[in-house]
Amino acid sequence: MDRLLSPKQVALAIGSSESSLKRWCDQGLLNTVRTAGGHRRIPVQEALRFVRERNLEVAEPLLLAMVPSTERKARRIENAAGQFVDALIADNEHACRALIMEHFQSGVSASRICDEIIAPAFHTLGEKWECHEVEIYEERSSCLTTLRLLNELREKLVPPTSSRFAMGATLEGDHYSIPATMAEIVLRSTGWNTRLLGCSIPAASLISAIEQHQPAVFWLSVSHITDTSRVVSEINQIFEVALKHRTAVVVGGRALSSEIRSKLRYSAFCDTMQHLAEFSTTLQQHAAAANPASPA
Ligand code: B12
Repeated sequence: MDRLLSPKQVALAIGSSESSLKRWCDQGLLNTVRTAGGHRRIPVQEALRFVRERNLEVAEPLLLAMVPSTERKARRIENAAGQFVDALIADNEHACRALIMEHFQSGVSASRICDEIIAPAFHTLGEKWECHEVEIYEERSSCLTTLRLLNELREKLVPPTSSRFAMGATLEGDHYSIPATMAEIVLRSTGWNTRLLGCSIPAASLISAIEQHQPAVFWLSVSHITDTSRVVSEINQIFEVALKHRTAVVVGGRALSSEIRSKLRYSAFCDTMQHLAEFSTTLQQHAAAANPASPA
């Protein structure tokens, strides 16, 4: 069960009055649930959404399960990837969390956090590993820390109310879980009900998953390819089945060179998580226009 807050608690957290809070709830600016006794309650993720979208200064961050903010100056996104990689190598999980969460709280989208903080930090980590400046254990432990933080970020998103379902994975032999997890979070942040199946899954099993669950979107993150013709054939088989179930196949990942892409069938290719967010928003808008009665 998500943590629920009273209008008074949220008012205290953002330095506002309880009556303003109740008015905003009644105007639908904040989604509420009612207790058995009929009192308004605000899910903590909903309060966080409200704060992020309005870029509000929060007086009592702990009340909203937020990390306390540093000065806005110290929070510049251009510096964040460098700060993040330093904190990862220093095994300072607390600093890593503060960086990610502060940007998120201040309204930076999950997709920008992925593209502009985490991905470049890992590109730097890869360069440092190549130059023997970081050990393999440091890289592996950085991956684990980042996956924990991505899961925390997922928990901070307003739970999806949409019935539209997206599923994704990586193909057998591809162990890159960070981009696959990012894609899930980005789709979730744009309102999709999502399920990340996992990494290194045989194509036949992914095909069964599509047949059984018939998601509207199936994403594949492709970061490592050992046998190009096998991967091309597997993706094309997945697309063939997806087509029958009206599932859009969205592919992305560092291993998908333009030469490989030219041999593939897919519904959309995205270079970045921000492209994925834009594609996903467009799909949601089409669905809402086609079926105005159902929740987008
Ligand atoms: C961490 C890491 C690993 C870890 C991953 C662990 C994990 N749990 O994920 C492990 C240990 C598995 C690993 C193994 C290997 N690795 Co490695 N790895 C990396 C490293 C440091 C970071 C990768 C990463 O997660 N990046 C962060 C992601 C988010 O960034 P990204 O891939 O650019 O993704 C962005 C876009 O592509 C896009 N995107 C990605 N996926 C998707 C999906 C969708 C749907 C969409 C829309 C968008 C999208 O959005 C992302 C965000 O902007 C890279 C360095 C680098 N430059 O990336 C090396 C790197 C990729 N690895 C490398 C190598 C050589 C290997 C191994 C072959 C080593 C070996 N000899 O065994 C193996 C192969 C593993 C396998 N079979 O899968 C080389 C590849 C060199 C090359 N020329 O291709 C690199 C570049 C390191 C280097 N500098 O040499 N690795």
